[in-house]
Amino acid sequence: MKLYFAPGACSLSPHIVLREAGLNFELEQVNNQEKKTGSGQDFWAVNPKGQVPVLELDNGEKLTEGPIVVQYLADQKPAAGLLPAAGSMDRYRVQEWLNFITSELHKSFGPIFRPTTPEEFKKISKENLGKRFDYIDKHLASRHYLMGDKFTVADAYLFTVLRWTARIQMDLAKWPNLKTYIDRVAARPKVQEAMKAEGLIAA
Ligand SMILES: N[C@@H](CCC(=O)N[C@@H](CS)C(=O)NCC(=O)O)C(=O)O
Repeated sequence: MKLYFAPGACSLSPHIVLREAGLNFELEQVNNQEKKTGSGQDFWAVNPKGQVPVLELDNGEKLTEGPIVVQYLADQKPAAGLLPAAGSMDRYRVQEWLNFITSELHKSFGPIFRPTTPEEFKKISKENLGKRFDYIDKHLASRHYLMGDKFTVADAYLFTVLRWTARIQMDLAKWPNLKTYIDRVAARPKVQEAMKAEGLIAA
């Protein structure tokens, strides 16, 4: 399998899951501005949506959409315990989190990163993010991870997205449980490996 990624982007989430699951994989870095891959491919030809992550399977088939990619990966190694069994209520709970993270958090960041977005719009987006953070902070007050004691694919995704708060100068002091959670996830050896491989922390 090959994961097309951009350092620190949402592709960090499946990258973490690949390592947590102990799967064999290759990485190919994408320059998201120029839409070129490390081996010189036109990234539009790899993914007509022009976005990471892309997971290329050994048979050449490509899977996109981070919340789906992480579920596919976890299902390759059920013993790793990164995703509850299909059909169980807990599986739907993880999917509930994945959907919340993708629709209520992930997609709010893009316009805030963009220099051309009006400041007033950025302010409103940050306020909205803050309301979601209130909710997650309360949830994490009594839990190590979103699902309790067990790290799941939803944590790989939430961690990835919460890291971006530093880039938009959103101080997490107001949400102490989020801050502790980020540190807890960041300390996981496989998360450290993924961040080193992407050049996000010193190797
Ligand atoms: N719906 C996609 C969105 C992926 C996405 O937003 N990727 C961003 C990086 S976090 C990207 O590649 N942006 C470049 C662009 O849109 O040109 C998913 O959930 O995987």
